[in-house]
Parts: sequence; C-alpha cells; structure tokens
Amino acid sequence: MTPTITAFEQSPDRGQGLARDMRVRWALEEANQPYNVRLVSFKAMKEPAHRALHPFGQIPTYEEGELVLFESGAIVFHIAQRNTNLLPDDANARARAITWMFAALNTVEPPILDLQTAKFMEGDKPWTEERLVLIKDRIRHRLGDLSVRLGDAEWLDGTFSAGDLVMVHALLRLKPSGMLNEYPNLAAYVARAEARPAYKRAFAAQLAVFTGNPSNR
Ligand code: GTB
Repeated sequence: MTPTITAFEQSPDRGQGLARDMRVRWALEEANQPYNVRLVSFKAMKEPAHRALHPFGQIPTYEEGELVLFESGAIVFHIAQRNTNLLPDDANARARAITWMFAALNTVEPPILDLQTAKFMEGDKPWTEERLVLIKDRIRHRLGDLSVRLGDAEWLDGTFSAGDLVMVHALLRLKPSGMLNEYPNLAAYVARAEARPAYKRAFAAQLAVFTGNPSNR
C-alpha cells in the first residue's frame, strides 16, 4: 500500500528542505518506497480532521492503510525497520543505528531548535542577544563531541543508516548560521549526505511544492 504523508502547503522555509517532512521524504526515497503527499495549510493543521492524525496539529503525518503515525523520528524508524538501506540486519549494528537516531533527536537537535526559536520567534526580546550566546555555546559543545566521534569516518557507524539521515537533517538547520563550517568533518559529512541521490530526489520534491513545479510530487 502506498503511504501518504503530509507536508506544509506553504513552508516557511521557502523550499530549503528544513521542515520535518523532508526527513520522511528522504527516508522513503532511500527505501525506494513510492509515496503520496497531502499538503496542508496552517489552518487545516489545527482542524479536527488533521488533529485526528496528529494530536499536536503539526506535520508530518504518515498514513498507510489503517496505520497513522506522527513524529518524524517515529515515521523514519517505521520506514527504516523494513529496509536494510536504512537499518542494518545485524542486531548490534541495528541497535547502534537506532541509538544515533535518538541521539540526533534528543541530544543534538534540541539546542539547534532553541537557536531557531530564539532567532525567529523571540528575536525581539531584550534578552535575545545574551540567550543566543548561551545557545550557540551549547550547540558548539554538541558539535565538538560529534565531530570527535565522527573523526574521518564517512558515516556515524559503518554504512549510511537512518541514524545518519536524522542527524544530518538536524544539522542542516545550522547551515545558514555558518556554525557547521567550524567543524570541517561535520560540514563534509552533511555534504556527503546531501549528495545522495535519495536526498536529492526528496529535496527536489519538497522544493517543487514551493515553486509550484507540477512535474514533481
Ligand atoms: N517533533 C515533531 C516531529 O519531529 O515530527 C515536530 C513537528 C513539527 O515541529 N512540525 C512543524 C509544524 O507542523 C513543521 S517542521 N509546525 C506548525 C505548527 O506547529 O503549527 C518545523 C519547521 C518549521 C519551519 C521551518 N523553517 O521555516 O525553516 C523549519 C522547521
């Protein structure tokens, strides 16, 4: 059964691939799984029909027959569970790849989200400048540790996995800040992931929503 995901009708990122449907699209592309996309407006997201799919009135969601999922990490995990391109067969390698997914979502992404919130939603507050310094310190702390662990490896644990996918998507939000470039191996890691054909297909598909190019999903 072809799954259907939801995405912003008008993404505030103007097609930069930073909204969380991008990681789901990317996982589906890595898994060579065709999918449908239903675009939702900010208004529709808060209405009962969408809240029945997503209790917090957000995107992305994932529908496959009777199964309805929300939370991008859970959706990527669901897709990855059935696909060796995203999670290795070996039980220990699989557990480690899942660990990296959690690390991306719970340890690396939160301070990156704080930076976006402080800049774009609380940027007019009198304490913004001081807060930004603290948040950037926390991000650098995480990036430094991640950079040491990655070293000169291609991916976080052997072959590319859902752990890399979620980690890279979290890191991508830092691109505009230039902070990634302070860690050349992390910048190269992200660039390597962006060069993957599946990433490119997913990126083009979400960009097409912004540009209105009907040749793409
Ligand atoms: N933890 C959830 C998940 O991982 O799925 C978080 C889902 C979430 O935050 N969804 C956002 C949303 O629906 C879209 S991605 N927001 C609407 C709302 O809450 O009313 C967050 C996002 C928004 C904008 C940009 N951007 O402009 O760069 C990037 C990411």
